[in-house]
Amino acid sequence: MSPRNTSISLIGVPTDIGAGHRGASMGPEALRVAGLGEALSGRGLDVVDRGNVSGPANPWLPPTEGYRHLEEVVAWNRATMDAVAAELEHGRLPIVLGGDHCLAVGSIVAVAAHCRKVGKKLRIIWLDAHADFNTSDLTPSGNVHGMPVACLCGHGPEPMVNLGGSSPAITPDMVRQVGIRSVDEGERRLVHEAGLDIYDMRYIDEHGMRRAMEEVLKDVDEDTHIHVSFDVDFLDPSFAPGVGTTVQGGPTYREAQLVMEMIADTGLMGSLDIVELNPALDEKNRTGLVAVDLVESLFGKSTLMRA
Ligand code: 5AB
Ligand code: MN
Ligand code: MN
Ligand code: MN
Repeated sequence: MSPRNTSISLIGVPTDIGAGHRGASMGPEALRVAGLGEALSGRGLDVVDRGNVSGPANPWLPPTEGYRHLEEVVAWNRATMDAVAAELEHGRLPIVLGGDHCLAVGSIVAVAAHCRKVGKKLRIIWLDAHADFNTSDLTPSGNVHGMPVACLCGHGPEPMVNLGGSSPAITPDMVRQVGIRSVDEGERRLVHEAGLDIYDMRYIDEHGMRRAMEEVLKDVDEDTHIHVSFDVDFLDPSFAPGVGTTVQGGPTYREAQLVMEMIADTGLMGSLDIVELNPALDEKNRTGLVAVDLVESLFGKSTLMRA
């Protein structure tokens, strides 16, 4: 099934401001070159590419007070939030083409506000190798792409936590994380305290991806808006090497397809981030092409027609 909303807007956010490697700023173009827009139009969807939002250059400085480039991170997130809000306001399904994962704060703040306004329940499906739940005192790097879930839940620097004017933007019960296999020491404690619902690789090994996704999608209904935040490092690096923070032992290609197909079957996805693709670390855009292939499945492409 396709999402009910077949009006899609692509929003490029060309920055690596929150990352520990340069290059995710080229992600939006790599996804376009890999044919994202054409693939979705080819599925009969009405796709409009809004081009890129703009923001400050990456000064590539070391962290200060636990955060690297906080001011610039906030500026990019404001721009992302405004762009996503505008598309939702027009009844369209925004796809944020990152860019690094710090941008999920702007994207999801806008989505959460929209859900409150129209009275929908929000379910955030966070596909990632990492929990992204660090704070300034827990982070080993100062990179804000390791902190977006914490910021959204109210733990983080004031301008990020209050990006949408109030805090917290979301509560942990809205989040389901899948594919997690790298959590830092202090981060682990905070994740437990917050009670995040995590389907890590151990769970997937023991119970299988199908069971994990049944749990992730439990209790969604007609009044649910599903937001998917797809960090490309979710995928096993053997077939998706073009990311800054590879962690071995991720989902296989088939497991990743199943994730996308089971989300597509709900018809409930209302917004999407595709982040952390780093063309500078890729091989002939191989990872970009895999990402597009999987996103097609997220929009209902499957091998055979299903009744
Ligand atoms: B990503 C690490 N936990 O905080 C940190 O790619 C990595 O958005 C964060 O998931 C990875 O620096 C952030 C070691
Ligand atoms: Mn991430
Ligand atoms: Mn990650
Ligand atoms: Mn990464």
